[in-house]
Amino acid sequence: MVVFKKPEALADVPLHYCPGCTHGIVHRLVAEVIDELGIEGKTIGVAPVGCSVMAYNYFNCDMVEASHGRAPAVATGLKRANPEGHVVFTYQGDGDLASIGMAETVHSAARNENITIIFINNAIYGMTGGQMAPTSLPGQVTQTSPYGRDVKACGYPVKICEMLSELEGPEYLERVAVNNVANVRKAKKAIKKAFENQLNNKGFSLVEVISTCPTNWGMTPQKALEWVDEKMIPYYPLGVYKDRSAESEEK
Ligand SMILES: Cc1ncc(C[n+]2csc(CCOP(=O)(O)OP(=O)(O)O)c2C)c(N)n1
Ligand code: SF4
Ligand SMILES: [Mg+2]
Repeated sequence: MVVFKKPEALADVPLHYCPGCTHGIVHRLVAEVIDELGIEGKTIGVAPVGCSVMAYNYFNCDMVEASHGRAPAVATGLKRANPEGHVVFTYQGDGDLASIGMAETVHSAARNENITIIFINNAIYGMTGGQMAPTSLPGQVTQTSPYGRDVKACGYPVKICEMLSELEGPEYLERVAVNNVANVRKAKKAIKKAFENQLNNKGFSLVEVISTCPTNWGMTPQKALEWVDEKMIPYYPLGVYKDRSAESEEK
């Protein structure tokens, strides 16, 4: 009896992520959803610049690499070129999506592009060694805020779901976490809905996943999961920020 196996949409190769990094969990959830919806043959993923830059090696669907922050623009082109034939998703970190790529994020949401965005908020630039991100918490120690993020000097964190929910465009915005089993299950449900919305031509769906970076947070994997509960979730409350999918017409 098979009790545990890799989803078909996840390539059978070792992931390069650090021990305890939750990128791997989110990869698995995305792959499970692709399997369950039976869309592997028509899905195109757009990989970002960041720790998940090599996502193109990990998903068994077609993958495109975007330059830093431009994944929603690349996804827009892919989807518009073949609106019925392809399911297009981006997978982006907070540096990628909320800093250098903020314009692409906001405008693709405002246009209600029929794409799915998986947004990994780990409150840091993981790939480049732990610099402050737009989502780093007030007081958070990073390589570029060694005394803690000083909001007088650096401003306040950007809350993407709250901010985008003020736009008319987006169809569906939800923030989830993957720090315990119950939250992982809710995260999968949200990711599935974000893909289903696209299949139903509903429009822009973004799932923000509160994630960990034990390496650059300077914590054990276990402590990092606790820090999500103690610090991240109080600042970034989980939940649905916008959901027009029940009432909206097809785009
Ligand atoms: C044009 C450009 N500017 C800056 C960089 C350096 N850079 C690479 S990844 C990255 C941020 C990655 O952080 P994030 O998007 O949060 O992803 P994570 O690694 O945390 O998953 C930066 C600034 C780059 N590669 N290209
Ligand atoms: S540096 Fe952080 S985000 Fe990147 S793989 Fe390691 S733990 Fe994950
Ligand atoms: Mg990050």
